[in-house]
Amino acid sequence: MVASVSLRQQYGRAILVGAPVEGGANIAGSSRGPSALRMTGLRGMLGKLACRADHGDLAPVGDEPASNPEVACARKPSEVALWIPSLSQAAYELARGGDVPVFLGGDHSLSMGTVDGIARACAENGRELFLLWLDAHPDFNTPATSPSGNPHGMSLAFLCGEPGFEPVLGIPARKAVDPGNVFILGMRSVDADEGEVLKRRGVNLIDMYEIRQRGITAPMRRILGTVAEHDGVLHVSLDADFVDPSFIPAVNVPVPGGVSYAEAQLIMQMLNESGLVASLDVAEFNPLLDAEGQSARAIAELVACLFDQESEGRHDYSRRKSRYGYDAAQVN
Ligand SMILES: [Mn+2]
Repeated sequence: MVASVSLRQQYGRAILVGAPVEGGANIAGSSRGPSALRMTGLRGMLGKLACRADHGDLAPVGDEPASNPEVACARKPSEVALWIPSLSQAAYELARGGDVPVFLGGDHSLSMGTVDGIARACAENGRELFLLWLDAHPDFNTPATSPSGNPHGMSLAFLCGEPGFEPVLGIPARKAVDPGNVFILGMRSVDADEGEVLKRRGVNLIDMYEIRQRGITAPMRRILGTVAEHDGVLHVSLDADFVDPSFIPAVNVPVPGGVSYAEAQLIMQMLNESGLVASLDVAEFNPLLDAEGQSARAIAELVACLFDQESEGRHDYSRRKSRYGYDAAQVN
């Protein structure tokens, strides 16, 4: 079952799943992401207790939908469509078994499948799904609004049931999550039409301006409090471009002005302590841009923070003051 497992219960339940998707981006390399992240020793970093297994890499399934010559905007859409059922089924089965799948991407179109699967498991168990989208971009374009036509910039719109996907993907968008249950954190690059739709749908937006004004602990406390109040299940979709490119440069679409690495670590620690995270995507890392392996290590260490058994003990002092009572100024 999908459960908001406690921190202690999460150990031994994380399962690595490779999602070598790159058809959603206009640059090659993301499909090497899972193997490059494994080469950092990620499984060992999570610890034998935290990581129960490596599921290996998934593969796309099914027949390519017929291409529609009238819809020229989306690049390689059919490849993305073939990944969705494969990722969705894996996410559904692992979540139903009570495991915490960690999807190693892959470009961000992978979330169209993973979140769909988690949503199906939640619906079966009568649990409410919440989505934390850590990203420089809201990924809320549709085939009609996207200036680039790249599906990795459309995944959240797809998951919120926006129209216009069927002619491009061969399948309509199925509403996996209520837009009001979606929190986009770290946003700093929005296309004009995309921004308009976002506002109308009631997605919760915490952009870099707000983070610079208020720090990250206040919005994180609010998000985690909301999920806990609803006894909800939290899926975290981590786009590596969420973190400032000075720390993680090897991403498909870097945008300056993101959170520091210390802030990103704090977010992962707060998520860890909340015990609310049921599944994780790691998207947009591009090993072909990572000659020194710096970005791979930085990403792997962030994932390790989420499952770090020491985390709770390390922050005992802060926890005595209040559950998430960190001073944001300390991490800048
Ligand atoms: Mn993204």
